[in-house]
Amino acid sequence: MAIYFMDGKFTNKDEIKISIEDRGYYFGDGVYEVVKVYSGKFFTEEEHINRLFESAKKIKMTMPYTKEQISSIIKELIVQNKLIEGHVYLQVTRGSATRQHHFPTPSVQPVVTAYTVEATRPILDMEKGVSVKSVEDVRWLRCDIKSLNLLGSVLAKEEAKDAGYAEALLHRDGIVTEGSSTNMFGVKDGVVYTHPVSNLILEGITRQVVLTLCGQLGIPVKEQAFMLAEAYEMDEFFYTSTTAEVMPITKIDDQLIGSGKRGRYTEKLQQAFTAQIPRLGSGING
Ligand code: PSZ
Repeated sequence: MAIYFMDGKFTNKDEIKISIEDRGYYFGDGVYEVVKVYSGKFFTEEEHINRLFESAKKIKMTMPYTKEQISSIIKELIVQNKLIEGHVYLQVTRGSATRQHHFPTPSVQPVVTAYTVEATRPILDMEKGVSVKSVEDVRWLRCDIKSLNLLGSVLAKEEAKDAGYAEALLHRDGIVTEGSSTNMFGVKDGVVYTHPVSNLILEGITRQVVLTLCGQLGIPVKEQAFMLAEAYEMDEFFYTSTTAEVMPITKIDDQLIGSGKRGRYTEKLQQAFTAQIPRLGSGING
């Protein structure tokens, strides 16, 4: 049976009881992370844990564990669940207290829960590419926080899925920001474009990895906002996330991108990304 973590204990799902007054449940008042596991080993664990603590700080929540303790919890979950390929989901809510908007007084302990998910890489989509639907970005103005409050993303993703698309391409007044749970990139004349880091996007860990790979491969990058109208005209388009890695986009709305097939820069970045993935027998970090 799968092992879950809650507040210091490793246990099975049925043993976990979340309070009806948990602020995550009432307000989406909390933060989370998804860490990818390849061959039983973490990928970019430190970056994810750092971002978790940054998100907690931005919502003025004191983490109940140190970074080292969070790392140990994730490691223990991987071992106990014998996870080889998939990810760890970990969230922290501000805790449980009588419903009132302001922070609980006296303060309460944040609630930490985590578990593992078995999942394989989306290899087929990574070769063939996917289509995305443009959706107006109506989320709040602190998208830099990886918060549990995801209704804007949920509605955008549903609108895309309902229309038969894999992901929503969000835009604010025509300016492309990111996806519902991904960062968006275009390639034009050999230059990679993506929205700059700001309060309007989540600074994805995979985004950082890809920008570093562009540097190593000598591919010029412009972290500069572009319009949806310009996105249609890009030679290539792709999105990134922890689970999607580097995902080619072959169609935006009813507009084919480039040749309508995975582009060559996208493929190069996928190859470089794959070369970084921990392999079986490649030493222990997890
Ligand atoms: O399994 C999934 O569908 C996942 S795992 C992580 C994400 C989706 N998305 C993270 C994310 C996001 O929520 C938003 C709004 N923008 C960008 C990203 C990509 O961030 P990284 O690369 O850190 O996963």
